[in-house]
Amino acid sequence: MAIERTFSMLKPGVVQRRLAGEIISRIERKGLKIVGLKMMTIPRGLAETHYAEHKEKSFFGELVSFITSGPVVAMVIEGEDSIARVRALCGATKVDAALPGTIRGDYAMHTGLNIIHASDSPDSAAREIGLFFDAGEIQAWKDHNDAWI
Ligand code: 3AN
Repeated sequence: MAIERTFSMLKPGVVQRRLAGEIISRIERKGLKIVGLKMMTIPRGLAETHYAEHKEKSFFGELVSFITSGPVVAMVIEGEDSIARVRALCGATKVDAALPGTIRGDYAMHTGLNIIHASDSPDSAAREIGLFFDAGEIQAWKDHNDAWI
């Protein structure tokens, strides 16, 4: 399996609910590597570009308003098969389908406020990492725990 990088983001509300550390811990404890991390408030233009695939959907306006409504924690996460594995940690998009034990299953009550974003394919990961991070903001660090993870 290939080492991949993926983009993930804790949505507005997570910082306010003091859940950022808890959720980031789940990603770390899995054995994935955080190689980029920052808190930011997303400008409207970036939000519209990020969610461009949804621009015809009825919930697009609400989605952009929500994602720009407070700070997010943006991450680049590296690891074997990390795109699928971070999606698995997140759980299903629709909160009623998100199983207990997943991030959305454990922390989200509404699909529109579903706590976390994670890239769904290699193309989206590359596009989203490029939208949110400059190359100099990503740290390639050596993991001496490799043999144990
Ligand atoms: P995911 O984030 O799991 O890849 P997408 O790309 O289908 O899911 O949707 C992007 C975001 O749009 C979701 N994270 C969620 O916040 C919001 N969303 C998706 N479907 C709905 C819906 N039916 N009603 C309200 N918001 C939705």
